[in-house]
This record gives sequence, C-alpha cells and structure tokens, in this order.
Amino acid sequence: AAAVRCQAQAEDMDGHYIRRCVELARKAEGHTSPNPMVGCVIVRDGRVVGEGFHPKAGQPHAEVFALRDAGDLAENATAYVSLEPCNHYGRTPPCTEALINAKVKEVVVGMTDPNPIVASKGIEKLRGAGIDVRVGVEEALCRKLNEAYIHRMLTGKAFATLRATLSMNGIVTNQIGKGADQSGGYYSRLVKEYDGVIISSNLARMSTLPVSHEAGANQPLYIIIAQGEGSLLQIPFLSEENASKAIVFADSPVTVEPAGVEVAVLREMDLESILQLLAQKGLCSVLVDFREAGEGFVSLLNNFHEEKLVQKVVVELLPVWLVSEGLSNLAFGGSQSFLLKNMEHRECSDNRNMEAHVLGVTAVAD
Ligand code: AOF
Ligand code: ZN
Repeated sequence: AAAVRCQAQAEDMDGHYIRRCVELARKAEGHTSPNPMVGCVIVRDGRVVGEGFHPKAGQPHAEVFALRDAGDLAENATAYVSLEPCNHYGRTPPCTEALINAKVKEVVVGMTDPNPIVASKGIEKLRGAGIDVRVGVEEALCRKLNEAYIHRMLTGKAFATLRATLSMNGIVTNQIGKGADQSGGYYSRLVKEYDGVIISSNLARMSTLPVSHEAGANQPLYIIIAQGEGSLLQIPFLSEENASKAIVFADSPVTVEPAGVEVAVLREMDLESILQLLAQKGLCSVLVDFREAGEGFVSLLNNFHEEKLVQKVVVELLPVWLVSEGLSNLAFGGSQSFLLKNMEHRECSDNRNMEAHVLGVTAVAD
C-alpha cells in the first residue's frame, strides 16, 4: 500500500511540474513561431533548482535555460519538459545532449514532438543513455498549448480561427466592443496570441487598426485580402517603416501604398492556398477578422468545413440590438442600434444531447 501511495504521489508531482512548464512556456506566447512554446523545470530532492522557457526561434531551447539556471545541481535531478527534447542540430544544438552532459537522472515529457525530424528520436536517445524517461504527462494541456504548432506540423497549413462580432440579434457587425482595442482589451488580447490576422481590404483602408499596445507584445502580420481591387490599394495604418508588417494577397496586380508591402498575386484566391503559403512563411496561427468583409472575403470560407480549414471560432457579443436594412446578416454603417446593458451569460446544456452547450445571454433594454 505504501508503494502504491508513493507512486500516486510521484504522478501528482509529475503533473504539478509539467503544469509549471506550461506556465513558463506561455511567457513567450506570440513570440516563438514557427517554433513551439516550451517550458522546462529541473527538480532535485523535491526542490526546484532550475527553470527556463524557449523565448524565440533562433534562441536556445527551454532545457538549455533551465540547465543553466540549475548549474551543478542538475546532476541526478529530474528534468520536466512540456515537449519532447530535440535530438537534432537545428538553429541550436540538441537538447538531448545538454541533458545527458548535465547527468540528469530522469526526464518527464509532456508530449512527443510531432516535428518529423524529432518524433520520438529524442526520447530514444535519452533512454539509450540510461536516463529514465516518462512520456505523456498532462498531455492534453501540452497539446492545447501548442495546438497551432502541431496543426502546422501535421497539415502544412496555418491554424485558423474565425472571429466575428455579433449583435444580440445575431448580426455580424464591423464594430468591436468599446475599449476592446485598448491595451488589455479583448481584441488586442486575442490578436497578440496570433502570428497573423487576415483582414479585408475594406478594413485595411480604414484609418487605424487595433494592435496590442502592451509593451513587448507580439504584433501580428496583417494579411490583406484584395479581390477585385482597382490598381491602387492604400493602407493608412502602415508606414514605409513598418511595411513589412503586412502582406497583400490579390487576385490581380495592384500597387500598394506605402511602398514595400509584399504583394502576392494568386490566380485562385482560396483559403487553403493562403493558409499553406502562410505556413511556408513560418506562421503557425492566424485570426480571420470579419469586419468589413465583402462578398469576396466571405466566399473564402466556401467549403472550409469539408476541407477542415478552420479550427476555431471566436465571437464577441455586443450589448446592442441592430436593426439593419433588408434584414441582412451583415450590418455596416447606417443601421440603427439599441444599446443594452447589464449583460449576463450562463451555459445551458441540452439534456438530449450533452455535446450541445448553448450559451444563454441576457441584457437589459434601456
Ligand atoms: C526542444 N525545446 O524549447 C523547443 C524545441 O531551429 P531550432 O534549433 O530552434 O529547432 C526547432 C525545432 O526544435 C522545432 O521545430 C521543434 O521541433 C523543436 N523545438 N525543442 O527540445 C524547445 N522549442
Ligand atoms: Zn531542443
């Protein structure tokens, strides 16, 4: 019984330290692409002696920072890593070597690395060196952390999230919640988690685009879809200095102002090709922003479901009831809106089908 209890305790500790690895990894959220976010903790005699995370592609991996932090105390210690240690010479030398040289006794791995040049070879290498390796601790959490990286590795496409703002009566609007684009606002919080944001040329033509104002926050690449444009597209939110923060996908040649913005002319403007091209450029995740979406932009989503091109949907529900002309489900400009207040939500489950979770939202009319 004592042995069983002891093992249960060890498993608890494994989970505890891998959760800490994930927390550390997240410190670099938005900065690691095309690399994954990875965290590492070194524990000796029940005490944390080193911690580290991968800050940015090209820089050392999480294990290296944690081993440096631990120094000589890494000998005979247990290393916890949210992702399998690499076993290849990439931009940096293999982490398996660093762990072996540091003489750690055990390695606990959250999940194996889907990168075909790693894929379990790291684990084999460590085991071959006589290190005890446990794999698959808090695996679901580790997968969630790097869902975009994993998706790109397995499909060669960027992970796509659709976002839209809806009125209470379900009309897609071009507004974002008041203050939503301010530092810490919902939109800027969302944007900094993505490597890129796909927007319509209509939105790009508007004066300012919300970006994250937080110091050091990731600024995404703006991917502008220009269909049936004239010969000139002006993008007021960009200057020549930050022209590299955008790329235009157009269906015919177009001159872009400011100069210096990359333009890619695609004969067929489909979401699949766009997500492949973005993955090749090293983007793991993109947010598809629906504001000011015209018909061409909306048609990008034809077949997205069959082709499994979209992985997630995010909506922001505004406390307004919109009365739009002709009852279209897209409302811009001149529509009338009634402001509501005291919004509340609760999750309601359909008893016949437990998979269906419905969010019930109420708000008070003035
Ligand atoms: C680890 N620890 O912290 C990370 C790993 O170009 P490189 O040398 O940075 O290698 C990138 C690959 O290494 C990346 O695609 C992924 O397979 C792995 N990332 N591995 O052991 C880390 N970031
Ligand atoms: Zn590595």
